[in-house]
Amino acid sequence: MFRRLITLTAGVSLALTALTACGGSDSGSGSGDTITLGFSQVGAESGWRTANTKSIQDSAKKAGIELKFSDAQQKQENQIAAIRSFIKQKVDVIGFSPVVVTGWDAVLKEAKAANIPVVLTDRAVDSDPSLYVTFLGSDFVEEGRKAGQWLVDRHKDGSDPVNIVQLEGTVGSAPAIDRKKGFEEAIGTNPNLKVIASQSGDFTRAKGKEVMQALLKAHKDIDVLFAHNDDMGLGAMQAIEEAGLKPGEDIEIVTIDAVKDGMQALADGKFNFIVECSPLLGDQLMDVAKKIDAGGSVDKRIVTVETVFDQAAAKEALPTRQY
Ligand code: GZL
Repeated sequence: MFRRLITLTAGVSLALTALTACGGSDSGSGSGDTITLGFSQVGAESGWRTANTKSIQDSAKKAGIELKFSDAQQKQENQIAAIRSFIKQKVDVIGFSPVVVTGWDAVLKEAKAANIPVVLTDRAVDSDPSLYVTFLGSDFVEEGRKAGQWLVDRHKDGSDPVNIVQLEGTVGSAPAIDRKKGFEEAIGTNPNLKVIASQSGDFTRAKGKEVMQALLKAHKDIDVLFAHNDDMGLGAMQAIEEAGLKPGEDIEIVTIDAVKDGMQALADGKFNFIVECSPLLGDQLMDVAKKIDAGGSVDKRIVTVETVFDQAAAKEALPTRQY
């Protein structure tokens, strides 16, 4: 209610905001109460996710924001149930990383009807953008493009066919759809670069290993693995070694994320290239929550800044890597 007062009465709002500021509350809920943020997390499927969860929890503490956190174990129905529970608890802001792109319209409309602003982090949805305030996260198409472009540059003078197998992320998730799109767009510029098989490893190490074992049995001529995240690449790396082949040499490995274990494999020469996808979204999420709660405006799309690593860069970056 107080929040609406600030946004609806332009003339008075300045005084009210000043009052809040004078009140010294570091939260933005106008009344000086602590902001409550309900957050539904995808799960704990990868090193990236673990680092993302830690970033959100640490940043909430630092920002003095009360965090109600729910782990959906990669099930959309659990995320929808969590969001409904946040609505019932009348949290100030709802944040979530949608496990898949579709199926969110109904619950987002319920949040809107309850006048609770929603922030998307990490992954996008195909719902009407008026149903959420902002989407904070990486450009996955660009990440896929960077991975593909590295291969194009590496093989630009070659004439031999380069056989690629692709381990895709969770079926129907924004990173899986968009990384595949960006990667295949980039390698399409060189007809020698061919994806001979592409299958989901659900972003997990175990599944990545299992799928790679099957691919190694079915294809004796694999030159490159492109995995949509480090964890599937690490699982596949084990399968490659167990098949008596050298990862990084017999089969080159390109992945996305740049979590510590992936960077170690890169520094050890078992991976060849990693495109960074930063999980450290916590501080930005808390800033957004405070701005929204204080009736401020927020950009509709906030793209996280990230880089790429080759083997030399990984060796240099590892000692100070935050995740
Ligand atoms: C990307 C994120 C992906 C990571 C995976 O922002 O959604 O999900 O790349 C994680 O490691 O499981």
